[in-house]
Amino acid sequence: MQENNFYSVRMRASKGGSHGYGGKHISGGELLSTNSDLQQAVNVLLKKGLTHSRGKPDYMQIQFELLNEQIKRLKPLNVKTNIVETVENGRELACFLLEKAGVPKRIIDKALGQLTNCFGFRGAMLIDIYSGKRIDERNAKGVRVSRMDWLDNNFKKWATHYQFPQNSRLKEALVLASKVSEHHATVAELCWSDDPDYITGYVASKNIGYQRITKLKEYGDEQGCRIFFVNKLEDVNSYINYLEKQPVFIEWEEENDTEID
Ligand code: PML
Ligand code: MG
Repeated sequence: MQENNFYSVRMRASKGGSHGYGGKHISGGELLSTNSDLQQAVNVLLKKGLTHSRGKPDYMQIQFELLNEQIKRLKPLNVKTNIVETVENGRELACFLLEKAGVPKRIIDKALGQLTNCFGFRGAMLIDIYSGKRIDERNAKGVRVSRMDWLDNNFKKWATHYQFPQNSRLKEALVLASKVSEHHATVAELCWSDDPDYITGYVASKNIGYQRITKLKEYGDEQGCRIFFVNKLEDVNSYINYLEKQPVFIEWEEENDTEID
């Protein structure tokens, strides 16, 4: 019998104390699970948090909760990989793509000039594309996008079709970017990892798709970045509510797919 009830399963891990009490963010994770798969889902997140390149956590929280909201089904954004040789070239390309997606140049320059403000966050910073001001008021925490997943078999089918690596990092980032870009107030997202062993990042939006850039920082660097550039946000709280609470499953069907430049 197929199960219709889904649970959101979440993990966060830190070192040197819990988040908000001086601890360094190590890892976070999001899954949707049926009741019968809960144990496996918890194990997947436990393993993720315990085997992380940012260090060994001494604090971890794993929680699950039954979802009452209707799950939204979304297609993954189209993906392109842009190969660059240097961080400078990577960041230049990121600026070009952000502008193409609709973020004014002066706002991009302002955001990149204040990058140190988002280092150490476990969530995203929200920046208004008119004022360039941060509007989420979440301080060092940022906004954590939650309640989303992509069933492994369907992801693997997609990855095989496009010859992308079947890695969970690409999967998780594409799930998040597809959910975020679906909201009409999102103009674009800029992201690179805070993990020292991963230097590929991306710019994403509804119109340019998920544009991977192979070098946005140097190996060994633990400073990551996740910024959502937003437009005409009359109600910040309802936007944050969408990011945190709307359950989303990514689903791919070969016959409905389109390519991007
Ligand atoms: C992360 O690790 O936190 C973000 C990874 C972003 C890039 C994933 C990819 O497309 O390879
Ligand atoms: Mg990380």
